[in-house]
Amino acid sequence: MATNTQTDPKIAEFRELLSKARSILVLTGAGISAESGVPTFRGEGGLWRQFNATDLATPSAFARSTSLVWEFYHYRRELVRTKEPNKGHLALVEAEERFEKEGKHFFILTQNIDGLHRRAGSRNLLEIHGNLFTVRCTSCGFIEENNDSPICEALRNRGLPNETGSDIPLKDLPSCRQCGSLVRPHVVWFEECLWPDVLKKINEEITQCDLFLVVGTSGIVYPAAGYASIVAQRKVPVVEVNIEKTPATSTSTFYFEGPAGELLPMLLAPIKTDAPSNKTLPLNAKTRK
Ligand code: BJW
Ligand code: ZN
Repeated sequence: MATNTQTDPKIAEFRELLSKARSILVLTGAGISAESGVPTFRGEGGLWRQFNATDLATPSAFARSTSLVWEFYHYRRELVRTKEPNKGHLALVEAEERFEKEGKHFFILTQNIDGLHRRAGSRNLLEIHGNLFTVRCTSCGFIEENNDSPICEALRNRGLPNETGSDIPLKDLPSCRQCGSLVRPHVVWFEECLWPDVLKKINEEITQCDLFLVVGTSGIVYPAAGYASIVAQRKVPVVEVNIEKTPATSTSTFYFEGPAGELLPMLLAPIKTDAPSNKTLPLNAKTRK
């Protein structure tokens, strides 16, 4: 049920928890970039042509329809270039800087490959599914950042959502600077394991945090979908920010319903001693404990 955030004690309770936390972990998903104009996977605009992520973000799709999958990633690279980090990303940067000065540990695990946290200035950050602007050779494994636009001539003006078919020959698709073989986006597709060093760092963070903030993720895709319950089993408070309820909502200590770009700046704002901390929350935001 909707709560009046001007009087809701849960906001003050959350901010009390936040002020005491020593190790704050944040998990973000596509929802945090929605207000920057990057479509989420399972929301409006989540389809590219008639496909969704489960159709294209797989090794078998890349093997079968290499040209099509490259068009999909090329389209997203070019789209993201035109977008900027929003108030949600920036609130996390500001919080990181402040908490670090206070000697606290603050870390972001993002499932997003759009690079907007990095561009916003977050430093304690792990892009657990990789990055749109990094490529990996399918032959020699060479990995490098690649910001070329377009990434290769054959993809110029390709990837438009209203077109069909894709027939770029393999030899004209992006290739490795070291050995000339085909490269792929250095991202984690369905049925692929997250990289071992990434899993190690995730494990460290989820076992040491004493406050876990889950922002803008549907909580459907594993392994990230499992982190809230792992942390909750340690009796560590889990706080969710989302415009709608998710499977994680039932195990979360607090659920704040609303857009991340509006809620995060208020939830993470420095605590002022001369004014109630929840004073500026939007009237339509809802909370659940
Ligand atoms: C707002 C908002 C606003 C909107 N403010 N909020 C255990 C059980 C069941 C299945 C599995 C399992 N373990 C593994 C699997 C299989 C699979 C999986 O999870 N499948 C599910 C579909 C069930 N997982 C994997 O395959 C993973 N690999 C793995 O586990 O390896 C072991 C293995 C090996 C071999 C065989 C099987 C297993 C890898 C998963 C990699 C996911 N990759 C993708 C694509 C990355 C590259 C790319 O982007 O192209 O990652 S899929 C896609 O989903 C992407 C995202 O990071 C990920 C999560 O999506 P996210 O961020 O949650 O977005 P949405 O759109 O779903 O949600 C947006 C949310 O924002 C919504 O809740 C909105 O309400 C909210 N929102 N606006 C706040 N303004
Ligand atoms: Zn190579």
